[in-house]
Amino acid sequence: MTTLAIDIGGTKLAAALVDDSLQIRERREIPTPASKTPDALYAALTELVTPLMKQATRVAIASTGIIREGILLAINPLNLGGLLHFPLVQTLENITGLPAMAVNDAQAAAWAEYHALETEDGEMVFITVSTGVGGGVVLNGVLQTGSGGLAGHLGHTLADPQGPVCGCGRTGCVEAIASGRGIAAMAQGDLAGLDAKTIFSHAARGHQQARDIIAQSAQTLARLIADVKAVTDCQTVVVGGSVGLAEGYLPQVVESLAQLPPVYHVAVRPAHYRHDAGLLGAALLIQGE
Ligand code: ADP
Ligand code: BMX
Ligand code: ZN
Repeated sequence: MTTLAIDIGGTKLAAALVDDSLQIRERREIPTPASKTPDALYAALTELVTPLMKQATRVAIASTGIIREGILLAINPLNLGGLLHFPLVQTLENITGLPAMAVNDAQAAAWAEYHALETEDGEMVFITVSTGVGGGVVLNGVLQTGSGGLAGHLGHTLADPQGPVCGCGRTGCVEAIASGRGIAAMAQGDLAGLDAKTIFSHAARGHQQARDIIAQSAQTLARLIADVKAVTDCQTVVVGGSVGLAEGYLPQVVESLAQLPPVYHVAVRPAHYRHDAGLLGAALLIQGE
């Protein structure tokens, strides 16, 4: 069977056809609409999937947000331009005429990455550092979604009680400091108003403030990984997302983690499926694998 897999992020929307052996074809990507009203998201999703849907028999969605009974509920509505609630499964079924399922993006990616590890270990944690900071936790070989879809939302654990206010309403979340949005929000002076991607390119050219902001993100992520190790005793933490996979970022995280006591040390790897982990995880979940 051919699955139409869709990944809905705060910055980009991706879709592809995925066959039963997990081969991707006809991958497409468009920006998440700037005016993030339900109508704008509906129009963008229609544009994204229309060229692909005739070749598919079902739809698997990995989406940012808490996914509960097929509905997207933002924990950080700022990541979606204030969009709090969106009937994802119903919308995609209407657009495509195909059966659809939906799961949180980082939970989906965790499942794909757990498969790729081909490990005997039961525990693995995936963290995406992207528009936000998301997470997916596998315990005893089982992906944790929680009774209400919240499980694994590691970006909303506490990094600094004196830190910036997070879009979820709490002060000092990991996401408010380490995410792409957090990096952009910390920038001042000549960096003010730039996105994380541009701040990374300034850092690569030696810009001190850019380097400091990125170092703070990496250190915050290392502390989160230590907390994750203490909670799950996982053997591996896999990191994805465009910030997580940016050149030079993970080595800083690993260096920061190495400075903590050995009990917190854990193997930290970049996502095997790179930017496709969410798409492939959703496809695997709908295959029942
Ligand atoms: P999404 O959150 O939609 O899943 P991404 O994983 O691409 O999308 O994350 C988007 C964030 O990553 C934005 O903050 C963007 O500025 C940043 N970003 C994109 N490309 C890069 C890059 N090459 N290096 C560093 N940051 C990047
Ligand atoms: C936020 C939250 C998570 C999501 C994470 C990464 C929203 C809309 N999203 O913490 O559900 O997994 O961001 O999302 O509240 P991404 O857009 O960065 O991929
Ligand atoms: Zn938060």
